[in-house]
Amino acid sequence: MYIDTLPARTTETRMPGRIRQKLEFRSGNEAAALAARDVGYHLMGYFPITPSTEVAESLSKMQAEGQHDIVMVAGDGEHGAAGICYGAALGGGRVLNATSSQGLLYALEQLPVQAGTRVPMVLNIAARAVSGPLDIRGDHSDFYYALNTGWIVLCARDPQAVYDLNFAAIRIGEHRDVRLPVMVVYDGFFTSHQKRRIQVFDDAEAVQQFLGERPEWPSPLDTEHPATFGPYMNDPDLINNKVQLSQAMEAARRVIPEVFAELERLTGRPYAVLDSYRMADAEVAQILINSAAETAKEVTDTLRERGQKVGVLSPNVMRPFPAEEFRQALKHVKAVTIGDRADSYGAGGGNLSLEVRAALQIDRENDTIVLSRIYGLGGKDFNAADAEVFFDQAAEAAKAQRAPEAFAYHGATAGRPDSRPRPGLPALSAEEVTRGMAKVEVNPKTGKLDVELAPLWKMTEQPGRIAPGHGACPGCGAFPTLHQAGRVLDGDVVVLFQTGCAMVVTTGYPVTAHRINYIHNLFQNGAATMAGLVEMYHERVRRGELPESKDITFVMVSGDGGMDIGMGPAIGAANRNHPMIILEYDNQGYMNTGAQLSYSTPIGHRTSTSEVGRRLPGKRYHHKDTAQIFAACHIPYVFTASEGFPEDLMRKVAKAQWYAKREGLVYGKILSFCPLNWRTTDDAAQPVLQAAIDSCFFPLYEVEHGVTTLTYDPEAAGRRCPVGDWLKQMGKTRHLTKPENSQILAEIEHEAERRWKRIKAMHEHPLL
Ligand SMILES: Cc1ncc(C[n+]2csc(CCOP(=O)(O)OP(=O)(O)O)c2C)c(N)n1
Ligand code: SF4
Ligand SMILES: [Mg+2]
Repeated sequence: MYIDTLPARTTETRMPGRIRQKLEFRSGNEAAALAARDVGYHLMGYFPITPSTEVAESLSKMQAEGQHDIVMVAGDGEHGAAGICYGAALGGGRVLNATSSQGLLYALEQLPVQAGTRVPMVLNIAARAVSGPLDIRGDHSDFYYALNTGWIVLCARDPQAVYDLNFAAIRIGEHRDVRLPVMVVYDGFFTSHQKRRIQVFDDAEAVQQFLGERPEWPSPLDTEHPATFGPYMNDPDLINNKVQLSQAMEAARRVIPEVFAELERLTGRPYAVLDSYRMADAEVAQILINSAAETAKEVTDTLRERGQKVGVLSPNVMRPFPAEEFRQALKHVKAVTIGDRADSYGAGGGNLSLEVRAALQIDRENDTIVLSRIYGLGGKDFNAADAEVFFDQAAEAAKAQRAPEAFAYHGATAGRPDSRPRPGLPALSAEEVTRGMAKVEVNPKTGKLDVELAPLWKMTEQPGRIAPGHGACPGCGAFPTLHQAGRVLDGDVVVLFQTGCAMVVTTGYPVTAHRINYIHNLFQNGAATMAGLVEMYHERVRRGELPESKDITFVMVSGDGGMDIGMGPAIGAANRNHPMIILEYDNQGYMNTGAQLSYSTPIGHRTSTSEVGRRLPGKRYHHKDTAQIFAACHIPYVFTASEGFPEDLMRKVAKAQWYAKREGLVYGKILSFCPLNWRTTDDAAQPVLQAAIDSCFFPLYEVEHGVTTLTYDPEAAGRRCPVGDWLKQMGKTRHLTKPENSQILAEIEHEAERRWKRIKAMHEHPLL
């Protein structure tokens, strides 16, 4: 293979001035985690999102075995994680984050604050398509949004580059003339998950020598020198702040090649600001970012063998944009196809192609014909055949001396108007959903609601609002929960599912398991969306635009994770008391993304971000009491339930509907079985849930107009058991029953007992 910038080929032999290295077989995410370990960051703030989650997961595994002591802080969402990182970086230590897609967008607001106040840190981005529609695979639509935030943006084409550029990022960002935060962007799945042989440093001292000390800048932790960080600043000063930011970017133009050169001396691996492949005499070229450029390089070799003068350019740095390097590289190129893995809708190209066009426009002598192409969206592969088309199109334009089509999508397929998705079960009719499975009446003596349920056997005859055939794991508890709720709800129901397992396994274009109206919104904002819909419904009924007789019930379904990141909007909806129901199925973790800890995960439980090992005994803090948070919002009705107690659950859902139709917002937290990540057999739901409740870890109760009632008292029923009886049944907690973890077990017992006693006291005293 021909190379005009040396390849990232490495040797285990130590050259003079080179650092000792060793070979590993690692993915891009693992490479980022290894770099973090080797840097020895002070702190990582993060929130899991595919495909970047593995960075935090790998670090959690390493930490459990004592390989590093980075403080790992799980944010309540990416906005929170970015805030944690900003605060920590202001504190003067080295800080890391990793995210993708919506996570980056949710954090976006924080990024210009950090750049504007000139606080360095490193953010890894495993680039992924942004919603909507939701797509977990890789394109560049997320990081393109971040190009205007004032962060330096480095692009890493393979796992080796991810590792190397994570070190370069620190040196560049912390350079005194630069002092800016830095992103390292690599392709989601293509690079984040594909394993490659990489060289990693094997000399901790030399690494620290390369990195040097983080410079001291004013910090709120320096109480000897009080300073104000982030005063508001209007005209005429703001523009001066921004010109300094712009100058810092210009300084980075000088610093980046210096750092890359130093890194090369250390590793033997060269990085150019603009990677150029067989461009010396190229007449036709293509420009791509990251992994796709590697495919194009292989095609270049084939075409060169056929005598075609082709070459590839690929920036290793997107901010500051290497405009001069592009001008020089394209000086004698007749035509170039520029592929963007994200569109800047309506602009006639994505950022890369628009910025290269702008760079060329300054060179009056340049007459390179530019073709802008949008390709590979949502993880669509970019194969050798695609790269060949890009070269062919550029060659045709060069021959014709004009661009027949300056802007186009590559690889989109025309729809077939005659094609229809396979028919599923028909939508439920009004008669089918008006079933009277529960009779709800106000008890004149207690002022509370009494519910008379139809017998369970009768319920099972009712058609489900969710069709059979979803893709959940065998034994998944989310579906018994949803079926029990769906069977007792009467009349028309509109559901909104936040992101999570229940959403992912019931919808996947072009099919749906929902037989009623269903909406998905990002789980940081579902409650607000439902609130808007509910208000619109009532306003249109008031205006006579919709029939009052329908009397729709609005139900939002969320996982416990959705009640972390989406807590703010859910509390907002509760405070405004919209007539709707929020049902949380609590499976004690972010299961859809691979079982990371949620704030509802109890202390000591093993998750993929609270690993168990010699140095870590699982999650380090107690579970969130979401039901009590909503009770404190003084909404009409709050309940806890579990699919293991179906009649109790259905009675409460019937009440929920009554309150939501007449008085306002209802919140229900439902303990829901997850055999996969609780590490039990598929059929263990009944004993596991029973023990969680009998140990008083998860009390079943309701709060009606502020009055708490226990609906099941394990003590009164003579069934109270120790928490250990529950924990020993699950693989994720079995370690807690070992003698060396007896202290954590005692802590769980103590906390469960403390919370239980409070609930019991509230049950006994209506004013509490
Ligand atoms: C802003 C944003 N951050 C992160 C994610 C990734 N993500 C999707 S679902 C999920 C976990 C959901 O957990 P939970 O609500 O408990 O539902 P479960 O998967 O357990 O059913 C996460 C972290 C995302 N989609 N959007
Ligand atoms: S991971 Fe757990 S919650 Fe998700 S589908 Fe599987 S069993 Fe259900
Ligand atoms: Mg969950």
